[in-house]
Amino acid sequence: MAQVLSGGLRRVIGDGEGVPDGRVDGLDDADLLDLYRSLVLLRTYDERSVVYHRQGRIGTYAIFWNHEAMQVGSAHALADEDWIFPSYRESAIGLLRGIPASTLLSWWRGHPAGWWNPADYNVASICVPIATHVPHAAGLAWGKRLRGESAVAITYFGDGATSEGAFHEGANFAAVMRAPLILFCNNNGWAISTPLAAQTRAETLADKAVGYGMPGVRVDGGDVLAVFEATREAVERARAGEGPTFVEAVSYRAAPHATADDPRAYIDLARVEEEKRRECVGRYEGYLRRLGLLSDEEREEIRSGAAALMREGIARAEAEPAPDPSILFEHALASPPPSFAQDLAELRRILGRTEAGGAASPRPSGPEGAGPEGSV
Ligand SMILES: Cc1ncc(C[n+]2csc(CCOP(=O)(O)OP(=O)(O)O)c2C)c(N)n1
Ligand SMILES: [Mg+2]
Repeated sequence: MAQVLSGGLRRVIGDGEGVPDGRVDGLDDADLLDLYRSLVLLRTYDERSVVYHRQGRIGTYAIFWNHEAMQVGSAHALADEDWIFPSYRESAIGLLRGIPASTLLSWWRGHPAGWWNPADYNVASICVPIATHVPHAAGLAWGKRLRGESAVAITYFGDGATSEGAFHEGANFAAVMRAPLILFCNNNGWAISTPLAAQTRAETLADKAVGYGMPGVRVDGGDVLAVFEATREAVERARAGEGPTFVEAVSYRAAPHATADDPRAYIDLARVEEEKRRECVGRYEGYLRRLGLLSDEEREEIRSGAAALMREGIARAEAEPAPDPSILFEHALASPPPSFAQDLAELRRILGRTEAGGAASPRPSGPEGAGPEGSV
């Protein structure tokens, strides 16, 4: 069972010293190792993606280093029939549902091979506009309820998203309709350079749940077991027809917002160092070792397996043939205006010219990866 820390944060993992470890009912040794495998998979994906970005092999990338416990703990509390609505911060969560690494890396390469049919994995498209997927998730969850199906939905968003109208609409709609939805807030303390204190006057983000008439829980976002347990309770409520729950998972962003960001201009660097020391994969590894569940050999095997998966993923993504530029126009409008044909011809002319000029060479990066970037 989770214990509640001061500040109302639930946690299960101790610190190996004065704070004792807890246990989560219903998780056996194999489940505990599965959680570790998923954590290492996401950590490896994230660290390799930053390298691929610096090598010019993927575009702007939203780093999720130290968010893995929130993503893994919550995703493991779901059944396969349940739907996941990720934001850009959870771009790789589909790996836990079997989406190939090459597909996700293709997405960050801006390549159409990065698209998937959401119904194949019950994982919706990665949402970049802040909070616009919250009403989508509420609608899907409501639809499941209307059809008498048992599936629930979870939607992931950040602290900044709670200031958006779409968040409010989705949360209120889900509560009024008793939609089986988990509103999972990754509160990492920052919306790019805007701190939480400038985002809200609410004492906690979970307090907002009261206004919608749903329960709000706060959990240590670096504790994969506490996140799992809190999400499992929310899933059980949703499946039992009791409606949505707001889960606030609290951490502190320990990496740049994205590869286009240099947080040294605004962040509390001492706090970042502190967060890095207690990062979530290491904390869970300590827990497993104290239980005698993880040997050095197993650790190495899991890590090298994840690294191999990434090598294969990037090789496959890079082997995709360049898409034809006509794809940009084909599905935009049911009755395309004649100007589209001219635009496409112009695009082909420009691309032909840049290809001759070697546009595919890697882009330079600044100290924190800053460079000529897109936006996430
Ligand atoms: C509607 C909308 N407005 C602005 C942006 C630009 N933008 C991208 S990320 C971001 C910050 C979001 O912060 P938060 O919700 O805390 O999520 P985090 O990135 O910390 O996970 C903003 C403002 C956007 N993508 N969409
Ligand atoms: Mg944030």
